[in-house]
Amino acid sequence: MKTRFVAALLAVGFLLFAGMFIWATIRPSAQGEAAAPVSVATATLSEPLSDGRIEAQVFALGNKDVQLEIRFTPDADAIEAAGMRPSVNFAMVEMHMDGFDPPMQLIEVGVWRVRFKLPMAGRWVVSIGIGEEFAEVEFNAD
Ligand SMILES: [Cu+2]
Repeated sequence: MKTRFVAALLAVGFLLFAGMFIWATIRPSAQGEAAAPVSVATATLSEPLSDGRIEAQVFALGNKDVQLEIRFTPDADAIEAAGMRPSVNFAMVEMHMDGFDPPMQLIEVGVWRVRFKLPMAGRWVVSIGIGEEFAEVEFNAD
């Protein structure tokens, strides 16, 4: 009786052990989703403004998540432009919805990042302003 119980316990233990290995190989990879550095931008922007060049990359990460990387390189003679901070506004292209000004994170001098969950999927336009000037780029978010 006792040996049979032990044998049953061992069998259950073995099944759990084997099951863990099988689960490890077939489970949906949670790591893949969290892999942050996305290499291919959904949309890019590069425009000369009067005080320097504004560049941006939009990454539509799925599930309405968006990451925006902004770089502003002031012209060498535009000393006052070096301290400038861009403004960012997201709006839908074909809808009369209010725009969104999500918070921006300074990554290094002249480089900012925005991570934002859009309220809905669709065609969006992001406007990036420096002083009185703006540059825009459209992208699809799903
Ligand atoms: Cu909308």
